[in-house]
Amino acid sequence: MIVVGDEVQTAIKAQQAVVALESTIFSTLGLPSPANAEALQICLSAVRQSGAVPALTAVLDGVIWAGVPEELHERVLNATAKVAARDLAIASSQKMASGATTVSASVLIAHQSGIDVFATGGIGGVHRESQITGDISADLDAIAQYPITVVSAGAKAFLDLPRTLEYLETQSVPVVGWRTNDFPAFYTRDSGLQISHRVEDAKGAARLHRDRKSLGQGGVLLVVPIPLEAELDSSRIDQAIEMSLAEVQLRGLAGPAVTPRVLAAVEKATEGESVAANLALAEHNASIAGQIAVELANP
Ligand code: PSU
Ligand code: MN
Repeated sequence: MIVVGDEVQTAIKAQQAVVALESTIFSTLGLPSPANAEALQICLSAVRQSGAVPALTAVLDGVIWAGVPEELHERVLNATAKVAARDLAIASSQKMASGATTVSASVLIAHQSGIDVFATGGIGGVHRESQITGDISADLDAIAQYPITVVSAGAKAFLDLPRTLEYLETQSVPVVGWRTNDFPAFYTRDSGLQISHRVEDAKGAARLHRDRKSLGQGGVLLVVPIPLEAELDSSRIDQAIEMSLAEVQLRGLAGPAVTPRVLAAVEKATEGESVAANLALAEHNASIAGQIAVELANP
């Protein structure tokens, strides 16, 4: 069952701004300790500074939370099970002790709770060689299904980004740049791929969200490039990604284990530079999501 935290519930009832956050990024599946705790704090603050209430999602003792109470945050940081949308009912019916929600689980929880805006670092996507492995993140279908504006820094370049964009097109998900027509690749501001549509401010994003919703359609993917000063060198990151993918292939990994393993390998290969970049972009995304939620609440 979904439980909406008190503060989030009060805000939703008063039609105030709320931003949902996933928790895999804040668990050690997404970031190493203690950067994960720092990431959680700066994202929560960024949402609040924009004037919105953060709603952290996670599963604790079988409860699916939208707005995990602060005293339980520590348990979210230490969660080691990854909970995607398909796992939610299993996690609740089997009273999972602690589970970190992915983007797919979080947009579902947000939708069921009456939250319109969601922020993360990067979304999952179509993996390289998906034509062989079949590995396509459930994030993409969940964004297509639930009418949430998803704010992210694009997707990491270890994925097949052209196929990810094609897939989103097939699923009728608008991919919209925040003041850009370049599809960002998480650590870098530009993947070399173009997107047709952009918005210049939170007002534009809020208008798009409302019109999309009134058509009865699913989510919007708003992509925000990493702040210039935090951007990593693209040849360095490409090299790190190649090394990391080789490691994952060597281990013969499949399923939900793939993404956390690649993330950890990239961190190692960049000697932690990737972690600082991840924090900077996650904070920036949370802040923009907060602005959009405020705009939606005060049209
Ligand atoms: N990409 C990142 N950091 C992350 C993830 C993806 O740069 O932490 C996490 C998110 O929670 C995302 C999930 O929803 O991985 C996707 O996993 P998969 O590829 O197994 O669908
Ligand atoms: Mn997968």
